[in-house]
Amino acid sequence: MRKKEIGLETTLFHRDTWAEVNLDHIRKNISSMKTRLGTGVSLFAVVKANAYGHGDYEVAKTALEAGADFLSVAFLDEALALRKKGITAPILVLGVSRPESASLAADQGISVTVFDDAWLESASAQLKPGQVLQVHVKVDSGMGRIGIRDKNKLMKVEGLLKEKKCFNFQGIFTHFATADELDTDYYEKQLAAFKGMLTVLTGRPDFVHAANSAASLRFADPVWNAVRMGIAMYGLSPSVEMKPLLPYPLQQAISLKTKLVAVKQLVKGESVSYGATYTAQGNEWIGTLPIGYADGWIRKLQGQEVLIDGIRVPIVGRICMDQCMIKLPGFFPAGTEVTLMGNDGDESITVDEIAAKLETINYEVTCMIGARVPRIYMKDHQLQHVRNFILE
Ligand code: PMH
Repeated sequence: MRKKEIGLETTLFHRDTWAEVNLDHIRKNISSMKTRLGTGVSLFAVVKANAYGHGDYEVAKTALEAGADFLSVAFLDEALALRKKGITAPILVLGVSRPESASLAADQGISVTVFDDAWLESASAQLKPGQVLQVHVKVDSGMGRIGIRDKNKLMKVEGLLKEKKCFNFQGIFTHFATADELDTDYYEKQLAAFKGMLTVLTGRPDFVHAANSAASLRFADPVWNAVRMGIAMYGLSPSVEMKPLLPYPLQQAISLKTKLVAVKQLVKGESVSYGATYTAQGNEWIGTLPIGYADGWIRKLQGQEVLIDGIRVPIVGRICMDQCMIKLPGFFPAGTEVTLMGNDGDESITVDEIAAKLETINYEVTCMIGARVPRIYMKDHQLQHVRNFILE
């Protein structure tokens, strides 16, 4: 049996489950995108939701080193967390911020998303003399989420941004709802709607951006002078149907690993886990893994395979909050590494395989990996850094 030594820093976390993030893959995914876009196009690395579960600070730092120009998050607190860790690069908050937070955002050099003149009036009252808030105006071209939906309102917002010295009109953007689908009709309608909105502007801000990963990977038209890259930076396809259309190979950055913590032999008729839903048909080796639904490894993954010594084996019985059981092909000692997502020998379990089992999208799978799971970062094939969120 092949025994793998991972040499983890045992003092930094005390539980044998971890997510491994390959920073070289993130770097490669960004440089491939930059090559595709060519010069003159800024790359906004989307690191919201703890960088889709990969770890905000480490991904942000890697993305910036790889040539990203801007970072994007969903909420102001996520941007402040990056500032606290020493990230000085520009950050755009894509979601709604409170006007009461305008002064804090301006102070921290954080750009905010705005789609309402009343918001600007309130925010201007909050800003201190001399402060300038960087504003990106959001246009709702068909996503139906947030954004300006008519030209008069856009003209009013642009007017206010020009009139008030406390604002800098830094960008205008929209977001596509269907750029990852084979049928491009709705995408084209959105593109036309955004183009129409741009015609009423009296001037162009520094950044005009619309494309997410899917649009950036497929089309040249929506690029203007910046793109917002999320899922493709993590090496995952924006959708299953888009996989055959990818212009370059993506490299999945995340793996999820654990170790056997208990191994026993059941005899015929003995059962496993809550509800006793799995019963041994004969003498069976059962291993226990220290990961459960509280870590994002949810109950629907019962029956999903994992890798041990390069072999696929099933999860048996119900997944518990912190543990689950697998059926082993024979005896393996406690301490043997088990791969839940990633490569082992010639076998591999992709994030997409787990997403298919869960009838969801790969985005949700990586975002669901809980804060209780430490992240370890690999760079130049070496363990670079460990992050344990619950001990931070
Ligand atoms: N821009 C905005 C405004 C977004 O909401 C997202 C992703 C991105 C860019 C990046 O998209 P990509 O990861 O497909 O490249 N937002 C979401 C979301 O709200 N739900 O799933 C993905």
